Amino acid sequence: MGSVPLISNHKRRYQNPAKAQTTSSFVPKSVSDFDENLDAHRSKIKEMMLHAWNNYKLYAWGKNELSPISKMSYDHGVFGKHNTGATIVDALDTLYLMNLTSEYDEGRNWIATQFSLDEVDENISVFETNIRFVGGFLSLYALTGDLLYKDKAKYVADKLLPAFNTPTGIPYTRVNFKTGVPDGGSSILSDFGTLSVEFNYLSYITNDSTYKTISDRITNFLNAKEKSNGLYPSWLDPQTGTWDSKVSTLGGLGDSFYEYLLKSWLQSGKTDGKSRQMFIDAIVAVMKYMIKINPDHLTYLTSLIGTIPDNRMEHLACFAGGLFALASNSNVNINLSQQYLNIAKELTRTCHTLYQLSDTGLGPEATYLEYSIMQGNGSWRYSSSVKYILRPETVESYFYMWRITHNPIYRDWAWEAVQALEKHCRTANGYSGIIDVYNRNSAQDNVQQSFFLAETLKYLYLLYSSDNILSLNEWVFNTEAHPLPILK
Ligand code: DMJ
Repeated sequence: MGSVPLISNHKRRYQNPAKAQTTSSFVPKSVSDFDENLDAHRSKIKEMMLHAWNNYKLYAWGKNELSPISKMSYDHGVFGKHNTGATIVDALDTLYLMNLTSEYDEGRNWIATQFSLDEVDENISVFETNIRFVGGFLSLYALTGDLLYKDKAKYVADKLLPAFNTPTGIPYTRVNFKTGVPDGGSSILSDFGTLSVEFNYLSYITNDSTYKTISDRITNFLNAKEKSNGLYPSWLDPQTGTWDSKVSTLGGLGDSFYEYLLKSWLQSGKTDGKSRQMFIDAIVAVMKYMIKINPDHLTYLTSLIGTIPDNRMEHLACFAGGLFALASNSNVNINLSQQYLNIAKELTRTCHTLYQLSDTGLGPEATYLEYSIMQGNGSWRYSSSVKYILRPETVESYFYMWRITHNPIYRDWAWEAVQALEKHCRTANGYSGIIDVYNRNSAQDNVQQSFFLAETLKYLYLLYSSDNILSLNEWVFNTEAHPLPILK
């Protein structure tokens, strides 16, 4: 399979990357001021991308992530201290999308000459490696047709294979790339449920069914597994195949499992009936037990212990506005399309409200929403974790809501996020998370997460781009925002 055009129905426009390097002081106030000039918005976001990339290059090139305040590499993230260039691999399709050609070439050259996992003598997450490295390389292959990336995607996926050697086919959570020895006790739903989109495409382009067979085995296992009230618990023993918890969530332990049921069906050209039915059934349970409305009329997603809600919603669960919007748009269950869209609108509005109610314009990591967060004396401060670590989920939902409704409010909300990022997360040497969204002078956490370049900036850029660029009719985004083609 060759490359897939980034832009459908339109002639590709190449821009001089130098033109993108506007000064950081230029931030349009609101979209409505610039209706005629979306270029200005895209240019600003490109400039943010260059600021993140250039500082990573200067202080942490080849390492995984940047500590922008210390001006050195950040070695305590999910990929540890080895020089595996997580930021390069994660960021490269965003650079390509933005036509930042010289930066793209630098990254490609590093991958061609330096990238290796052979000496990584550490237990590394199967999930994170799949979504960022396998997904990143596959996306680059799909966009460019460059065989280098197909080889690298296969090389990385093969490093993961020992993790799947269990009686159930459910993988261990981690694997040591140097020794090939897997590691981990209970496995996490969102880890082993977030492989299909990448593994299906890898089998498709390599003509090697290994990866799809592995992924299908997991889907079949989960389909056959008993579920109490239709809910999927978060932990499972990969040796015995028994559920290890009663917690169900669309937060970090469950999120992308639900996402991949829908996206597997979409990726298959709507032929994968099993994933479709599993999605429909899972969402029935989500709608029945997890969707709540608080006294401020804010719709939220609670996690559950059994069927008991804890009324806590994570920032990670803010992706669900986009998920429901995509479900509505794709007619996965035509009878519920309108209801899905209503939920999408309301969840996205809640996540925007959480951003709006903070002192920084950025949303907290997790919030209790059972009681009013708007009334009373500061009683809106119900956050159970007040940090913001450059996560994409809220702008991801703005992106899907914009594409699907064309309501300009989502562009306005996204621009509020850009302004807040510039004010609170920009440092002289890259971007950083902050430790307290309710403190306008919050300290920064000194980490530029690779997903900021892969996801947050990509969704923001796409919000001000034509719908024909990475059209939802032709692409599915993996959970790290790496686009993969729909296979027709
Ligand atoms: C990303 O790596 C992915 O979006 C993942 O699905 C969840 N966590 C981060 C971003 O917050």
